[in-house]
Amino acid sequence: MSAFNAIDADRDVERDEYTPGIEPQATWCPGCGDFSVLKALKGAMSELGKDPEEILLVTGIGCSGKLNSYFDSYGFHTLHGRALPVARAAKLANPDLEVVAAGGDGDGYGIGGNHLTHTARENHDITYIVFNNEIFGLTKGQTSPTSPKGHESKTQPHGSAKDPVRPLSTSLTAGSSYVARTAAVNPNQAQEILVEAIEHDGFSHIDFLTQCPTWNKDAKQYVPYIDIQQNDDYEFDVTNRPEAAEMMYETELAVHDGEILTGRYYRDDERRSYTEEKQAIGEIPEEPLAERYHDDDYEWERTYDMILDAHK
Ligand SMILES: Cc1ncc(C[n+]2csc(CCOP(=O)(O)OP(=O)(O)O)c2C)c(N)n1
Ligand code: SF4
Ligand SMILES: [Mg+2]
Repeated sequence: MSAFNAIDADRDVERDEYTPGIEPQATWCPGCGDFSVLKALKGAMSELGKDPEEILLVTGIGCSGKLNSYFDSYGFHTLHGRALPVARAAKLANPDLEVVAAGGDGDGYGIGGNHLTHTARENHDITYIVFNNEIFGLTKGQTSPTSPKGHESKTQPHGSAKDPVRPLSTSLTAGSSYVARTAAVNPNQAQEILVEAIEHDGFSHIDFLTQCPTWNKDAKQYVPYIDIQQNDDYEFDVTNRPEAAEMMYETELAVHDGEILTGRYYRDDERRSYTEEKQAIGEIPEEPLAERYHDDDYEWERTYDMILDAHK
């Protein structure tokens, strides 16, 4: 028996298997969009037949960060904005793990924004879900990077003087190889997009619109969403970068007029992931690096004693 033998075991997985035996009741407020992310993630993993032992869910800090308390798999609740670097390291150490990172708009587009840029640039093979509720939820409704200009909160009582970030355009420019936007009120689309994103080999970024009825009552999250793949007004090729960029720009402008567009925006299936690039130049082995820690006979090129000696 090795610590890795659960990976790739082929069997049907019921969605209830991701519900933890302890603390099964989520403490999100009634009507919170975060419930939909949990539901879509359970549905997607079950559809893909992923065993809980095959999955690592890494979260940031916020209401969104509670996700891995309610999803039974390997989990790592990290620091504010730091889900991506932890997820990247885990994927490099064990490429067979299905690694999903998740966090809020404050977490991923504010304090952790730099990590988003570089994870996209390097095309790490992980799925990143950003719960976008346009505020800091857990800390009671302060203005976040996605709050609209003029949005009033305790930290901006006269209204925000800043334009919001453009998450889709930023992600594409940085280098993400799969970019989509879905919404808590659109559970079927959310699950379909999550399945695609998890299956995609490379960095998949999903901007997931999640309403916060407690602290963001005037948000536009309740208006009907338009699925750009289902609507003839929006024809473009998701594999064509300039066309995707134009569609994203239109989407990020439309949101100010209360028009919420969702769907798949971009995918590049040709580009190699960071792990594949590193394997191609011989910097990391084909087998999971992490297996070496379980191999008593493995001869390390550098040992802790050698490092200590070098610093004497
Ligand atoms: C370094 C650091 N700064 C600030 C905080 C306080 N803090 C906790 S959650 C949070 C905001 C969370 O907002 P968001 O990421 O949008 O998640 P949400 O709660 O809306 O899901 C902040 C500022 C912290 N935990 N760590
Ligand atoms: S404060 Fe907002 S984001 Fe947090 S659990 Fe409640 S509704 Fe959800
Ligand atoms: Mg938020």
